[in-house]
Amino acid sequence: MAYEAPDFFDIDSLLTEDERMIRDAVRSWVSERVVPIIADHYMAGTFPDELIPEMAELGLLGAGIEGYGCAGLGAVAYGLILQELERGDSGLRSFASVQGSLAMWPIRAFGSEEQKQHWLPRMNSGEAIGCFGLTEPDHGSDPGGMETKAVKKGDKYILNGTKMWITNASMAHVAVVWAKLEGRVRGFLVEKGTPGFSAQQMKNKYSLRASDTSELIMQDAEVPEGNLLPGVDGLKGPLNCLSQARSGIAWGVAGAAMACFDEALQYGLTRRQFGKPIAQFQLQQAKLAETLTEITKMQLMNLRLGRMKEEGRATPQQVSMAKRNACFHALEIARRCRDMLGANGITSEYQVMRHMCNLESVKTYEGTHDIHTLILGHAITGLDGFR
Ligand code: TGC
Ligand code: FAD
Repeated sequence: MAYEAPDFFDIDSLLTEDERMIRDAVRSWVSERVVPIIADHYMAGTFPDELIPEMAELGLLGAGIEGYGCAGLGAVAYGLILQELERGDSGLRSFASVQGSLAMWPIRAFGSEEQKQHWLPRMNSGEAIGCFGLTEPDHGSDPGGMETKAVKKGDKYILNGTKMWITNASMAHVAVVWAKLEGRVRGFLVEKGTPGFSAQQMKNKYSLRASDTSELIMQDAEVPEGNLLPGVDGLKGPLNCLSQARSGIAWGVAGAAMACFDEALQYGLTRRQFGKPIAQFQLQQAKLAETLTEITKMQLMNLRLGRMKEEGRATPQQVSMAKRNACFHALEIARRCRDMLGANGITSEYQVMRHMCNLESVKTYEGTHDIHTLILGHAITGLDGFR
């Protein structure tokens, strides 16, 4: 049966024809190419890298990047792409977010012309994969405390340190690594094969199993001086990248929630207990009503945020509100929908539990729920609640 997305407030009518066309193309591709295979990849703990050339062909990798052969789409079109990808699986959306917003975006925003020419076309075509190394074993929510260091030696930088929980890292051709140079946070393009640099896949995850999560180890890694990102200095470098990616997450998790809603609704209409479809019972209807309401609120906030981003006036705090709200409610929705499928909800025959497990990570990465609460608390009161 063709997937029918919930759109209770006719949000379609607020999109341009191009935006609807792009969304529908990705929606069909996800239904045809992702949904049939993703559960097997999830159970096996593998990323479906066979889909990378198709994503590149559809223009999904550098969709939000201007120039260098990339599509340069607006924030709403880009958000809709991520929504559709995450309807398939958060791992697929993570792959695209990291490639586009956390690896290509800093090269576009902070790179030299030579770095842009070298990497962006290859990353857009899927020939080169990127990752983003900010988090360390002892510094997650407080990246400003990072211990990875760079020291200038002749025409090279020598990097030492460990980055943890890095999406796409084992398959990446280039890692955007954030390290302190003379006490200031700087970005370095560390290429696969660099002496002293390696990636180690992290196994045993219950969440985001169809995603490559790895540790990056730098032991006297020798990075050519031309691989420093010249255009930014300080923690605002990586935090600016996060503002790009966090808004994409707000759109993405709406897609995961939409998938769960659809599955719970179809299940409720066909599963019979006490002589009736369970969707006829008031308790089930209350759960569906709550779910559709929260999805609609997410869709409206995402659209407004996207339009403000396109006008160049979305603030990081508005991005935090959208990321925090969408992740919280998407996870609640996935848990509720899992419950609505009874025992079947725990199997890989259905999507709900896979989305639920994924969303635990998505609520945690790119700033935990608590961190975004404190960002909003700071915006409201003017008082820093972090320290
Ligand atoms: P703070 O003093 O507040 O800020 C330092 C400088 O950065 C500026 N800034 C931002 N700029 C752009 N966007 C933002 N969102 C920004 N937030 C802050 C700020 O104005 C300042 O600039 P300047 O010019 O004065 O130097 O820094 P802090 O040390 O107090 O930390 C603030 C805090 C806690 C909010 C921040 O560090 C934070 O967001 N922590 C959470 C860490 C995080 O999100 N890590 C994500 C790692 S990447 C990841 O998870 C990828 S998952 C990808 C996937 O698979 O999809
Ligand atoms: P901690 O910072 O140790 O937090 C633990 C708990 O303490 C949380 O509940 C947190 O909210 C709370 N806490 C922390 N500080 C405060 C405070 N001041 N007040 C109140 N509560 C507080 N990172 C990358 O750099 N690149 C990636 O590609 C990447 N991909 C990831 C993929 C996955 C699957 C996962 C799970 C993580 C990924 N991350 C990545 C790391 C992610 O960004 C961090 O896990 C996240 O920022 C939280 O850091 P932490 O895990 O060290 O938790």
